[in-house]
Amino acid sequence: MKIYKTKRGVVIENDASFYLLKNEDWDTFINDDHLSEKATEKISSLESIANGDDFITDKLMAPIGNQEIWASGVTYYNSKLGRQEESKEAGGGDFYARVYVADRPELFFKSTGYRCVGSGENVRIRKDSTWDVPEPELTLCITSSGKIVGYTIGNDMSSRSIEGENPLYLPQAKTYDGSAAIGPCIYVTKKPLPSDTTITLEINRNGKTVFEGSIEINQIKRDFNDLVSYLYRECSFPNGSFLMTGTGIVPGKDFTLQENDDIQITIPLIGTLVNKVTS
Ligand code: DO4
Ligand code: MG
Repeated sequence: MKIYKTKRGVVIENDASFYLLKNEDWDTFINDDHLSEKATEKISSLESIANGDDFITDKLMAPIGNQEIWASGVTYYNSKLGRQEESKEAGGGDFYARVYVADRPELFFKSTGYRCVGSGENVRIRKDSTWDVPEPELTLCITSSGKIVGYTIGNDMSSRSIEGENPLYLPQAKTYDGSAAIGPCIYVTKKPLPSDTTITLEINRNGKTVFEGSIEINQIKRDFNDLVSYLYRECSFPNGSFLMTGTGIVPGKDFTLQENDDIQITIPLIGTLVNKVTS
């Protein structure tokens, strides 16, 4: 089952039929430990809407209200290697190697709803950055009580030139207007995602593919519930939260995003998050 936030209200997709819930408050709706059961019950008395796909395409919003977005770092081996390389001269390499094997994960604040965009909207690269990449990340939808009730696709846009200059610049490399994208929907399931679930990244420039990569989520070094338990240790989330789980796809040194690039991140079962790059 998929839950979309649209300009007309919450839309639920179930078995290829779409249902519009007109008077639901987004924050209250998704912050529910029994989200799957509630959504099933809500649509049981509703007629499906005609041309649901077109409705969604036209009216889609980022599936976020007053939730904070946090992110996990160095959860995949490729990310550890990439960060060590970029921060070698600044002396930061050792910290990335240590956090990769430490009990405590790297968790950082990424975005509020108003700095985040949805599928079909533009992400940004910073004007004071010279090396920029998207980070395609499976993103957990978590309730106030710390329960994972769904999954979405996240793009943790990152300035590698700023992050590489000094790891203490991480907040500036990671958090700025248009630095986060999530969507297109929240995939709600009571079961964990299959471990061979693949995250695919494709970047197109002037109609040509300039980067392609994929990774299975079983390559992650951390357990999702363990990441959540560290996040919730000393932070409360009255509206629930989103947690990006880290990137396993790291383009090489020769690749940087350019204005007008098209980024597509696909995770089967959830969908495709599509964004254009602006500065
Ligand atoms: O430590 C820097 C950021 C790591 C990150 O965002 C990732 O691994 O996805
Ligand atoms: Mg990341």
